[in-house]
Amino acid sequence: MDANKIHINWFPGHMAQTLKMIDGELKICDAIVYVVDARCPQSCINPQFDDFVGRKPVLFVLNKIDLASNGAKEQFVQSLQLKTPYMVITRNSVKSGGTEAVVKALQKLLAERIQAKMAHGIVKTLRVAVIGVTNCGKSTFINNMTNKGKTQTGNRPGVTRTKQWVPITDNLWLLDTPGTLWPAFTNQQVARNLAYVGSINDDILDIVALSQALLDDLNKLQPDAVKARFGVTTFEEIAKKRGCILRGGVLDTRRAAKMILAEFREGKIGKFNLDNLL
Ligand SMILES: Nc1nc2c(ncn2[C@@H]2O[C@H](COP(=O)(O)OP(=O)(O)OP(=O)(O)O)[C@@H](O)[C@H]2O)c(=O)[nH]1
Ligand SMILES: [Mg+2]
Repeated sequence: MDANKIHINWFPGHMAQTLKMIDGELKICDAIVYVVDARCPQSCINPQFDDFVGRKPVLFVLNKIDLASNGAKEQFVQSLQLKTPYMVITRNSVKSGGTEAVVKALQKLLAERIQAKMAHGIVKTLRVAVIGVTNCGKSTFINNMTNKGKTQTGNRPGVTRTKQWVPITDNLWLLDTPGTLWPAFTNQQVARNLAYVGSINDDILDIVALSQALLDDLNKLQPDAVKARFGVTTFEEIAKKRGCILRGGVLDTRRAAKMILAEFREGKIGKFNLDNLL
């Protein structure tokens, strides 16, 4: 499979509007929670957010850490070149508990700001914007912090469509924002990584070509993983082995592609760091 045959771009109009909205809301925010998918955190860095990151302290959350390979955080930290204050934590937002660690990290990140306010007798509610690419788990992260399903979540990109302030405690409010990508991917491997993890709408993709490219990439990263899962390694072999066959013996390539992508996204093929493909 020649991965260059797939060209990916997805920047619907509502994403441009979201960028404008975040820009406005940041004026009243104390910090940013920048959620990235721990399976490809570097690929989740949105050039359109560079200006936002420079304006406020940032807490990077490597979410979906349960699906990521070891060392994801260390590798991501090494890739960061920020001059403004930031911290990096990992998170599994579908597992309960651990919310205190997030609050503590924010308090540490904003310690100077909080102290300065308190010195003036102001006990201020911290307002924090939660931003990130589509489907990285922003809304799930926020729900997990409240223990109540306050925001809508879903296993497809583009679930959140409007901003929503969610009170976590009396002193902390989080802003849920719709996921945002950028107008053009200069590196198509970044685009493929985002597509593999489900951050790009499958409906605009050639999912057969995408799943074939995924298998090639997984075989590059961990030569034994695909074989261990399916017993075979190529797309055709997997499709046959799993009975994805139409009448007349023709391969049901769409069904096979959907199955391979779903099993990868659920972590059934293994834990990978897709950024190693960049
Ligand atoms: N395994 C795992 N799944 C997660 C985690 N966080 C979120 N998810 C799942 O990822 C999917 C997307 O979650 P959302 O919270 O809707 O993602 P979002 O970033 O708000 O997406 P948009 O609103 O579309 O930008 C859902 O199926 C969640 O259950 C996590 O830490 N681990
Ligand atoms: Mg959402």
